[in-house]
Parts: sequence; structure tokens; C-alpha cells
Amino acid sequence: MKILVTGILGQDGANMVEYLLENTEAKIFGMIRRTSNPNFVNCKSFIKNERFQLVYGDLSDSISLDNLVRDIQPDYFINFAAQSFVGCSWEIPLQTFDANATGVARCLEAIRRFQPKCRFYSAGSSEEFGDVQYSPQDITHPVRPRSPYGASKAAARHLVKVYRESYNLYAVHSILFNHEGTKRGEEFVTRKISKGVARIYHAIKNNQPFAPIELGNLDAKRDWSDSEDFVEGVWRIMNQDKPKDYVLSSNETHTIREFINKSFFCAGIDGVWHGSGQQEEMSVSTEYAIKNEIQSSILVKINPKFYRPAEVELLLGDSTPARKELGWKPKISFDNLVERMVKYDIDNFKI
Ligand code: F7E
Repeated sequence: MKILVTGILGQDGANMVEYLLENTEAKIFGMIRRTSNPNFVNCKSFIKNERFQLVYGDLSDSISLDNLVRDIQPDYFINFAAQSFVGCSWEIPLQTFDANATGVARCLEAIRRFQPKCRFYSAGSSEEFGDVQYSPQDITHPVRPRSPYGASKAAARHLVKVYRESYNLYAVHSILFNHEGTKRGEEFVTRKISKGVARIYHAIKNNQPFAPIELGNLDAKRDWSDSEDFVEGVWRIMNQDKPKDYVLSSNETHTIREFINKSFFCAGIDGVWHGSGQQEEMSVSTEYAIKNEIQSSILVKINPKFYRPAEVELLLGDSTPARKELGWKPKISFDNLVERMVKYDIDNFKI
């Protein structure tokens, strides 16, 4: 069995490769783009595995995708490559659309022309639901994106459906709600918080002053899971008798503020909130400051530059069908996820 995985330098692609090496006998081809300074930090566990091979390709280059599919003849093509940062998608809307939507069309075309038996997975996003009409959101929720990123993923979803129905391909575009972990990119809010908490934890331990974590909208609500649980769900979605799309989610929602509270709690730092709107701040409690001879007091403050031109205020998934029909269930709770991320960043802290 041969599996082509894209996006392997990122969180999901790397977790997918680890999962496949552990749970299948397949040979895995991991596609990367040519860049002058690639970062293999997420690939340490498998880069030298004899069942793993790095290959060059690019979602913006149909020749590379055609050649890979024609030469490898993969049984599965799992596409986790994307411009995945919503916040940046207003600044690079065309690149976002090219990678996330047209890129998926290029993958589908390569499969249609050179290996139509190949099963294709396109990573859908709860950002497609956007300005939500009801909660919890299931797979039938209307598409109402609020960002160029959300619009690009919605376009990919339509393309997958069109190719599946027109050419009888096994192509799925299942909706992933937010999913995080210790491989998460540092610009996403959860990792920004866990890394910031680790930085402050070490400053306090070494009696040093520290700068606060600067964040945007703390009221947004997200349905967070661990990416390691999701890659198992993706593999189940790819191995049904017939292609069908699902939602993967924790079925719980939490504000950014709750993620912050839990993170400082995990690090043993006692914080209190005060102020409101752009003046809202979290600082160390007076008792904690006295006991630990703290050099600085503000832990979190608002920086409006992290507000988005349009926000998705609430996401809450309903993954009941995936749980009932695929036997999938997330193993890592919200509390475990925060604990794992904060502990990992404290243990691996480097200045
Ligand atoms: O933002 C708020 C921000 O960038 C989460 C991607 O994997 O999940 C992810 O998209 C929330 C938003 O993720 C900061 O406004 C506040 O409401 O971590 P995020 P995201 O936009 O939800 C979906 C499902 C995907 O498909 C995406 O690829 O946090 N927020 N302050 C902030 N966000 C960031 N990044 N930085 C802040 O300082």
C-alpha cells in the first residue's frame, strides 16, 4: 500500500504520518515544498524511517502533482497542505485561495487523470460554517464563511463533491473543528498561550521580569480537540465502503479566556482578570506576587492588532454520526489538551 501525504512539516501532516507508520504497513510519501530553510521539527520521529520517503511537490504546481500521482500510483492521497492561518488570510487572499481551493482542484485532476482508484482526503474546516446559524453545527450546517480562508475551504468542499459525483472518485472533504497539540504552529492562539505561559513560568522561577502575552478577541468560542485524535478519525473516514463526509469535533466549546485560565492554572500561576474591552488584563494575584517576589505583574493584555476584520464568534461541533457510524471518539479532553501543551512547553523551554 502506498500513501501520499502533503503538509508533513505541519501539525496534522506529521501526526498523520506517525499514525500511518504505527497502524499500517504502507510506504508513506511525504510531500514538501522547496524552501530555502525547511523546518523538520515536527518530523523528527519519522524522517529516517525506512518506510518513509520525502518527495518534492507544490499545490500551486500541477505538473509536480501530476508527476507524483503518475509515478507513485498511491492508494491514498491525504491533503493536509494549506495556508492554514485564518488571521493571515486577509493579507494573502489569493495565495490562500490558490493553495486551499485551486490546489485541491489540481490534486483531484491528478487523481482523475493518473490514478482514479486513489482515495483522496481534503481537510475541511469549521471555518466554512463561519457566521453560524445554529448550534451545535453538523455536516448539514450552511456554508457561511467569514474569512478568505473559510471561503477557500468552502470552495474546496464543493470541488470535492463535484469530482466525486462526476467521476465516481473516492474523495472526501470532512469538517475538522479546531485541533491543537504540541506540534501546533506558534501563531495559533492555543500555542501562543502555552508558549507564553512557559516563558512567564521560567521568568518567575528565575526571578526575572516578563512581558505579558498579547492577544486579540478573548470572547471567541472554539471547539478544541487534539490533532492526534483527529488523524485517527481521518483514517476511518478514508476507509468506509462508500465515501461520506463527517464532522470531527469534541462537542464542547470554550472561550479563549478559559484556555488562558486553564493554562496558567496548569503552570501553578495564580492570575486575576480586571478591566473590560481593550483595557482587559490578567495580572498575578496579590498573594501570589508577594509569595513569589514577582518582578512584573501583567500576564495577559489586549493588543487590537490581533483582532480580525471579521470574527467567527462561536464554533461548537456535533460529531455524533462519526462516533456512531465510524466508532471514532476523541481520547484527549480539553483539560488534558491544555495540560499536555503547557507541560510540553515548560519542559522544552528555550530562550
Ligand atoms: O484562532 C482568537 C481568534 O488562529 C482562534 C486553524 O487551524 O482552526 C484554526 O483556525 C481564535 C480566533 O485558530 C489571538 O480571533 C485571540 O477567534 O488559533 P486561531 P482559528 O482561526 O480558529 C480552524 C478550524 C482551521 O481550519 C484553521 O486552519 O482565537 N484570538 N487572540 C487569537 N488568535 C490568534 N491566532 N492570535 C491571537 O493573538
